[in-house]
Amino acid sequence: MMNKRFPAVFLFWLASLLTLSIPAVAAPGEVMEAANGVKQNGWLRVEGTQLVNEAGQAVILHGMSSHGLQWFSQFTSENAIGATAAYGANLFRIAMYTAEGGYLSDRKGVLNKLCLAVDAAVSRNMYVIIDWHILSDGNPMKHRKAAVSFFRKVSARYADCPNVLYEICNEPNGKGTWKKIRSYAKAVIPVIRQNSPNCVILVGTPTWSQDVDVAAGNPLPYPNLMYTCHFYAGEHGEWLRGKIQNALDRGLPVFISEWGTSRATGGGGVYRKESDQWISFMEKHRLSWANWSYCNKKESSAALRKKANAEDGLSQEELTKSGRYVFSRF
Ligand code: IDC
Repeated sequence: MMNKRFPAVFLFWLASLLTLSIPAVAAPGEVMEAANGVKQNGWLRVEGTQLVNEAGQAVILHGMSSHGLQWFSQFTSENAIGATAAYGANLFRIAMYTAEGGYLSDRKGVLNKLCLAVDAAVSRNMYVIIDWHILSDGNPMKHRKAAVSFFRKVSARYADCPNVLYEICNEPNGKGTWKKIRSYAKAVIPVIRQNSPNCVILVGTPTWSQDVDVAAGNPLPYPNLMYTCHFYAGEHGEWLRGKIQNALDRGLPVFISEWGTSRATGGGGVYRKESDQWISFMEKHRLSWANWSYCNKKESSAALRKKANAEDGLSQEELTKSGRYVFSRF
Protein backbone atom coordinates (compact mmCIF):
# COMPACT_ATOMS: atom_id res chain seq x y z
CA MET A 1 0.00 0.00 0.00
CA MET A 2 1.17 3.51 -0.76
CA ASN A 3 2.80 5.39 2.08
CA LYS A 4 0.36 8.04 3.34
CA ARG A 5 3.18 10.53 3.51
CA PHE A 6 4.04 9.93 -0.11
CA PRO A 7 2.37 13.04 -1.54
CA ALA A 8 4.10 15.34 0.96
CA VAL A 9 7.48 13.73 0.37
CA PHE A 10 6.92 13.84 -3.34
CA LEU A 11 5.97 17.52 -3.25
CA PHE A 12 9.03 18.34 -1.18
CA TRP A 13 11.22 16.49 -3.65
CA LEU A 14 9.58 18.28 -6.58
CA ALA A 15 9.94 21.65 -4.88
CA SER A 16 13.64 21.14 -4.21
CA LEU A 17 14.14 20.02 -7.79
CA LEU A 18 12.42 23.17 -9.04
CA THR A 19 14.41 25.49 -6.82
CA LEU A 20 17.59 23.85 -8.10
CA SER A 21 16.70 24.26 -11.75
CA ILE A 22 15.12 27.70 -11.64
CA PRO A 23 17.45 30.63 -11.01
CA ALA A 24 16.96 32.09 -7.58
CA VAL A 25 15.72 35.54 -6.75
CA ALA A 26 18.59 37.99 -6.39
CA ALA A 27 20.25 37.95 -3.02
CA PRO A 28 20.13 41.36 -1.34
CA GLY A 29 22.63 43.69 -2.96
CA GLU A 30 23.39 41.27 -5.77
CA VAL A 31 23.56 42.80 -9.25
CA MET A 32 21.99 40.63 -11.90
CA GLU A 33 23.35 40.96 -15.40
CA ALA A 34 23.09 38.92 -18.59
CA ALA A 35 25.51 35.99 -18.63
CA ASN A 36 25.61 35.82 -22.42
CA GLY A 37 25.26 39.46 -23.31
CA VAL A 38 27.27 42.31 -24.74
CA LYS A 39 30.54 41.75 -22.84
CA GLN A 40 30.61 38.22 -24.26
CA ASN A 41 29.46 38.99 -27.82
CA GLY A 42 30.24 42.59 -28.67
CA TRP A 43 28.81 44.22 -31.78
CA LEU A 44 26.31 42.06 -33.63
CA ARG A 45 25.87 41.72 -37.36
CA VAL A 46 23.78 39.72 -39.78
CA GLU A 47 25.34 36.97 -41.86
CA GLY A 48 22.99 35.29 -44.31
CA THR A 49 19.84 34.88 -42.24
CA GLN A 50 21.69 34.59 -38.91
CA LEU A 51 22.53 37.10 -36.24
CA VAL A 52 26.19 36.63 -35.30
CA ASN A 53 28.58 38.10 -32.73
CA GLU A 54 31.85 39.93 -33.22
CA ALA A 55 33.66 36.60 -33.60
CA GLY A 56 31.21 35.45 -36.28
CA GLN A 57 29.43 32.89 -34.07
CA ALA A 58 25.64 32.56 -34.12
CA VAL A 59 23.92 34.51 -31.37
CA ILE A 60 20.34 34.11 -30.24
CA LEU A 61 18.72 36.87 -28.23
CA HIS A 62 15.88 36.08 -25.82
CA GLY A 63 14.05 38.40 -23.52
CA MET A 64 11.00 40.43 -22.64
CA SER A 65 9.37 43.36 -24.35
CA SER A 66 8.14 46.13 -22.11
CA HIS A 67 4.49 47.12 -22.36
CA GLY A 68 3.88 50.75 -23.39
CA LEU A 69 6.56 52.95 -21.87
CA GLN A 70 3.95 55.64 -21.11
CA TRP A 71 2.11 53.21 -18.83
CA PHE A 72 4.61 50.74 -17.37
CA SER A 73 8.00 52.43 -17.10
CA GLN A 74 8.29 51.14 -13.50
CA PHE A 75 9.34 47.82 -15.07
CA THR A 76 12.21 49.35 -17.05
CA SER A 77 14.53 50.21 -14.16
CA GLU A 78 17.98 48.63 -13.76
CA ASN A 79 16.72 46.20 -11.15
CA ALA A 80 13.55 45.29 -13.04
CA ILE A 81 15.43 44.59 -16.25
CA GLY A 82 18.13 42.81 -14.25
CA ALA A 83 15.46 40.50 -12.83
CA THR A 84 14.91 39.08 -16.34
CA ALA A 85 18.67 38.64 -16.80
CA ALA A 86 18.64 36.57 -13.61
CA TYR A 87 16.43 34.08 -15.45
CA GLY A 88 18.74 34.03 -18.49
CA ALA A 89 17.46 36.85 -20.72
CA ASN A 90 20.08 38.71 -22.77
CA LEU A 91 17.64 41.05 -24.53
CA PHE A 92 15.14 43.70 -23.50
CA ARG A 93 12.79 45.48 -25.89
CA ILE A 94 11.50 48.93 -25.09
CA ALA A 95 8.10 49.48 -26.68
CA MET A 96 7.84 53.21 -27.17
CA TYR A 97 4.30 53.78 -28.42
CA THR A 98 4.00 56.67 -30.83
CA ALA A 99 0.21 57.13 -30.39
CA GLU A 100 -2.07 56.38 -27.40
CA GLY A 101 -0.38 58.91 -25.15
CA GLY A 102 3.09 57.80 -26.22
CA TYR A 103 5.99 59.72 -27.76
CA LEU A 104 3.95 61.97 -30.03
CA SER A 105 2.00 63.47 -27.15
CA ASP A 106 4.94 63.94 -24.76
CA ARG A 107 8.19 63.90 -26.71
CA LYS A 108 10.50 65.10 -23.95
CA GLY A 109 8.99 63.01 -21.19
CA VAL A 110 8.82 59.78 -23.16
CA LEU A 111 12.28 60.21 -24.68
CA ASN A 112 13.61 60.65 -21.17
CA LYS A 113 11.93 57.42 -20.06
CA LEU A 114 13.32 55.65 -23.10
CA CYS A 115 16.90 56.75 -22.40
CA LEU A 116 16.64 55.71 -18.75
CA ALA A 117 15.41 52.28 -19.89
CA VAL A 118 18.18 51.87 -22.49
CA ASP A 119 20.81 52.88 -19.92
CA ALA A 120 19.32 50.42 -17.45
CA ALA A 121 19.59 47.54 -19.93
CA VAL A 122 23.15 48.57 -20.82
CA SER A 123 24.11 48.52 -17.14
CA ARG A 124 22.89 44.89 -17.02
CA ASN A 125 24.98 43.79 -20.02
CA MET A 126 21.91 43.27 -22.19
CA TYR A 127 21.09 43.93 -25.80
CA VAL A 128 18.25 46.40 -26.05
CA ILE A 129 15.75 47.19 -28.79
CA ILE A 130 14.54 50.75 -29.24
CA ASP A 131 11.09 50.11 -30.71
CA TRP A 132 9.16 52.88 -32.52
CA HIS A 133 5.88 51.26 -31.57
CA ILE A 134 3.37 52.23 -34.24
CA LEU A 135 0.05 50.41 -33.91
CA SER A 136 -3.18 52.42 -34.39
CA ASP A 137 -1.11 54.69 -36.67
CA GLY A 138 -0.72 51.81 -39.14
CA ASN A 139 1.19 53.52 -41.92
CA PRO A 140 4.73 54.42 -40.80
CA MET A 141 4.80 57.24 -43.39
CA LYS A 142 2.21 59.04 -41.28
CA HIS A 143 4.84 60.15 -38.76
CA ARG A 144 7.95 59.84 -40.90
CA LYS A 145 9.27 63.29 -40.00
CA ALA A 146 8.94 62.68 -36.28
CA ALA A 147 10.56 59.27 -36.71
CA VAL A 148 13.53 60.70 -38.61
CA SER A 149 14.18 63.31 -35.95
CA PHE A 150 13.71 60.77 -33.14
CA PHE A 151 16.11 58.26 -34.68
CA ARG A 152 18.64 61.00 -35.46
CA LYS A 153 18.68 61.93 -31.76
CA VAL A 154 18.81 58.45 -30.24
CA SER A 155 21.33 57.05 -32.72
CA ALA A 156 23.63 59.99 -31.97
CA ARG A 157 23.32 59.30 -28.27
CA TYR A 158 23.97 55.56 -28.66
CA ALA A 159 26.32 55.74 -31.66
CA ASP A 160 29.14 53.83 -29.93
CA CYS A 161 26.95 51.51 -27.90
CA PRO A 162 27.01 47.89 -29.12
CA ASN A 163 23.96 47.06 -26.97
CA VAL A 164 21.41 48.90 -29.09
CA LEU A 165 19.29 47.54 -31.94
CA TYR A 166 16.77 49.82 -33.63
CA GLU A 167 13.26 48.64 -34.57
CA ILE A 168 11.98 51.30 -36.91
CA CYS A 169 8.26 50.43 -37.05
CA ASN A 170 6.54 47.94 -34.79
CA GLU A 171 3.50 46.76 -36.75
CA PRO A 172 2.53 48.43 -39.99
CA ASN A 173 -1.08 47.71 -40.88
CA GLY A 174 -3.91 49.19 -42.96
CA LYS A 175 -2.28 51.56 -45.46
CA GLY A 176 1.17 50.50 -44.29
CA THR A 177 1.95 48.38 -47.34
CA TRP A 178 5.43 47.06 -48.13
CA LYS A 179 5.84 49.87 -50.65
CA LYS A 180 5.16 52.46 -47.93
CA ILE A 181 7.38 50.68 -45.42
CA ARG A 182 10.23 50.65 -47.96
CA SER A 183 9.98 54.42 -48.54
CA TYR A 184 9.86 54.97 -44.80
CA ALA A 185 12.86 52.70 -44.20
CA LYS A 186 14.83 54.51 -46.89
CA ALA A 187 14.25 57.77 -45.02
CA VAL A 188 15.10 56.42 -41.55
CA ILE A 189 17.88 53.85 -42.02
CA PRO A 190 20.50 56.20 -43.56
CA VAL A 191 19.91 58.64 -40.70
CA ILE A 192 20.66 55.96 -38.11
CA ARG A 193 23.60 54.60 -40.08
CA GLN A 194 25.14 58.02 -40.35
CA ASN A 195 25.65 57.97 -36.60
CA SER A 196 26.02 54.25 -36.04
CA PRO A 197 27.24 52.64 -39.27
CA ASN A 198 27.30 49.05 -38.04
CA CYS A 199 24.21 48.68 -35.90
CA VAL A 200 21.55 46.05 -36.53
CA ILE A 201 18.20 47.49 -37.63
CA LEU A 202 14.87 45.66 -37.48
CA VAL A 203 12.23 46.47 -40.08
CA GLY A 204 8.50 45.80 -39.58
CA THR A 205 6.49 44.06 -42.27
CA PRO A 206 2.90 44.52 -43.50
CA THR A 207 -0.19 43.13 -41.72
CA TRP A 208 1.00 43.68 -38.13
CA SER A 209 4.47 42.35 -38.97
CA GLN A 210 3.43 39.06 -40.47
CA ASP A 211 4.23 39.41 -44.19
CA VAL A 212 7.91 38.53 -44.13
CA ASP A 213 7.30 36.58 -47.34
CA VAL A 214 6.27 39.83 -49.05
CA ALA A 215 9.42 41.58 -47.77
CA ALA A 216 11.50 38.66 -49.08
CA GLY A 217 10.22 39.47 -52.58
CA ASN A 218 11.81 42.93 -52.48
CA PRO A 219 14.19 43.41 -49.55
CA LEU A 220 15.88 46.71 -48.72
CA PRO A 221 19.34 47.46 -50.14
CA TYR A 222 21.24 47.71 -46.83
CA PRO A 223 23.39 45.27 -44.84
CA ASN A 224 22.72 44.27 -41.22
CA LEU A 225 18.94 44.37 -41.43
CA MET A 226 16.48 41.88 -40.04
CA TYR A 227 12.77 41.77 -40.79
CA THR A 228 10.27 41.27 -38.01
CA CYS A 229 7.55 38.68 -37.71
CA HIS A 230 5.15 38.79 -34.73
CA PHE A 231 2.89 36.00 -33.54
CA TYR A 232 0.36 35.30 -30.81
CA ALA A 233 0.18 31.58 -30.10
CA GLY A 234 -3.61 31.65 -29.53
CA GLU A 235 -4.34 32.42 -33.16
CA HIS A 236 -1.28 32.33 -35.36
CA GLY A 237 -0.02 28.87 -36.22
CA GLU A 238 1.32 26.75 -39.01
CA TRP A 239 0.39 29.22 -41.78
CA LEU A 240 2.52 31.96 -40.23
CA ARG A 241 5.43 29.58 -39.67
CA GLY A 242 5.03 28.82 -43.39
CA LYS A 243 5.53 32.50 -44.22
CA ILE A 244 8.69 32.62 -42.08
CA GLN A 245 10.00 29.42 -43.66
CA ASN A 246 9.36 30.89 -47.09
CA ALA A 247 11.22 34.10 -46.18
CA LEU A 248 14.19 32.24 -44.65
CA ASP A 249 14.40 29.95 -47.70
CA ARG A 250 14.73 33.05 -49.84
CA GLY A 251 17.53 34.39 -47.64
CA LEU A 252 15.61 36.95 -45.57
CA PRO A 253 16.84 37.34 -41.95
CA VAL A 254 13.86 37.18 -39.57
CA PHE A 255 13.62 38.47 -35.99
CA ILE A 256 10.62 37.71 -33.73
CA SER A 257 10.64 41.04 -31.92
CA GLU A 258 7.23 40.41 -30.34
CA TRP A 259 5.21 37.30 -29.52
CA GLY A 260 2.64 36.33 -26.95
CA THR A 261 1.40 33.15 -25.33
CA SER A 262 -2.14 34.62 -25.61
CA ARG A 263 -4.50 35.66 -28.37
CA ALA A 264 -3.63 38.74 -30.46
CA THR A 265 -5.72 40.93 -28.14
CA GLY A 266 -3.19 40.26 -25.38
CA GLY A 267 -5.84 38.20 -23.52
CA GLY A 268 -6.98 34.56 -23.63
CA GLY A 269 -4.92 31.47 -23.02
CA VAL A 270 -2.20 30.77 -21.96
CA TYR A 271 -1.77 28.61 -25.08
CA ARG A 272 1.03 26.34 -23.92
CA LYS A 273 0.84 23.65 -26.57
CA GLU A 274 0.81 26.19 -29.39
CA SER A 275 3.61 28.15 -27.72
CA ASP A 276 5.65 24.93 -27.50
CA GLN A 277 5.28 24.47 -31.26
CA TRP A 278 6.51 27.99 -31.83
CA ILE A 279 9.42 27.62 -29.42
CA SER A 280 10.66 24.51 -31.21
CA PHE A 281 10.31 26.24 -34.57
CA MET A 282 12.29 29.25 -33.30
CA GLU A 283 14.95 26.99 -31.77
CA LYS A 284 15.28 25.02 -34.99
CA HIS A 285 15.87 28.21 -36.98
CA ARG A 286 17.87 29.94 -34.23
CA LEU A 287 15.51 32.91 -34.23
CA SER A 288 15.83 35.65 -31.66
CA TRP A 289 12.74 36.78 -29.79
CA ALA A 290 11.12 39.17 -27.32
CA ASN A 291 7.94 38.25 -25.46
CA TRP A 292 4.96 40.55 -24.88
CA SER A 293 4.92 41.79 -22.17
CA TYR A 294 6.86 42.70 -19.05
CA CYS A 295 4.13 44.29 -16.95
CA ASN A 296 1.50 43.47 -14.35
CA LYS A 297 -1.60 44.48 -16.30
CA LYS A 298 -4.59 42.20 -15.85
CA GLU A 299 -4.28 40.38 -19.19
CA SER A 300 -2.95 36.90 -19.79
CA SER A 301 0.03 37.95 -21.94
CA ALA A 302 1.44 39.93 -18.98
CA ALA A 303 4.37 38.17 -17.30
CA LEU A 304 3.92 39.70 -13.85
CA ARG A 305 1.24 39.34 -11.24
CA LYS A 306 -0.43 42.40 -9.81
CA LYS A 307 1.63 42.33 -6.61
CA ALA A 308 4.97 41.71 -8.33
CA ASN A 309 7.85 43.88 -7.20
CA ALA A 310 10.65 43.52 -9.73
CA GLU A 311 13.03 45.74 -7.76
CA ASP A 312 14.33 42.90 -5.59
CA GLY A 313 14.25 40.08 -8.12
CA LEU A 314 11.27 37.96 -9.09
CA SER A 315 10.11 34.79 -7.39
CA GLN A 316 7.95 32.23 -9.18
CA GLU A 317 4.99 33.51 -7.16
CA GLU A 318 5.37 36.95 -8.71
CA LEU A 319 5.15 35.56 -12.22
CA THR A 320 1.90 34.78 -14.04
CA LYS A 321 1.27 31.55 -15.93
CA SER A 322 2.65 33.22 -19.02
CA GLY A 323 5.62 34.65 -17.14
CA ARG A 324 6.56 31.26 -15.68
CA TYR A 325 6.30 29.68 -19.11
CA VAL A 326 8.39 32.33 -20.87
CA PHE A 327 11.02 32.86 -18.15
CA SER A 328 11.86 29.16 -18.20
CA ARG A 329 12.66 29.38 -21.90
CA PHE A 330 15.12 32.27 -22.10
C1 IDC B 1 -1.77 45.57 -26.48
C2 IDC B 1 -1.72 45.51 -24.96
C3 IDC B 1 -3.01 46.03 -24.36
C4 IDC B 1 -3.29 47.43 -24.92
C5 IDC B 1 -3.29 47.39 -26.46
C6 IDC B 1 -3.46 48.75 -27.09
O1 IDC B 1 -1.46 44.19 -24.55
O2 IDC B 1 -2.90 46.08 -22.97
O3 IDC B 1 -4.54 47.87 -24.47
O4 IDC B 1 -2.06 46.87 -26.92
O5 IDC B 1 -2.42 49.60 -26.72
C7 IDC B 1 0.39 43.85 -30.71
C8 IDC B 1 0.97 45.16 -30.37
C9 IDC B 1 0.87 45.41 -28.87
C10 IDC B 1 -0.42 44.88 -28.31
C11 IDC B 1 -0.38 43.35 -28.44
C12 IDC B 1 -1.57 42.63 -27.82
O6 IDC B 1 2.29 45.32 -30.83
O7 IDC B 1 0.97 46.81 -28.66
O8 IDC B 1 -0.51 45.22 -26.96
N1 IDC B 1 -0.27 43.04 -29.86
O9 IDC B 1 -2.77 43.07 -28.39
N2 IDC B 1 0.39 43.28 -31.90
C13 IDC B 1 -0.29 42.12 -31.83
C14 IDC B 1 -0.73 41.95 -30.53
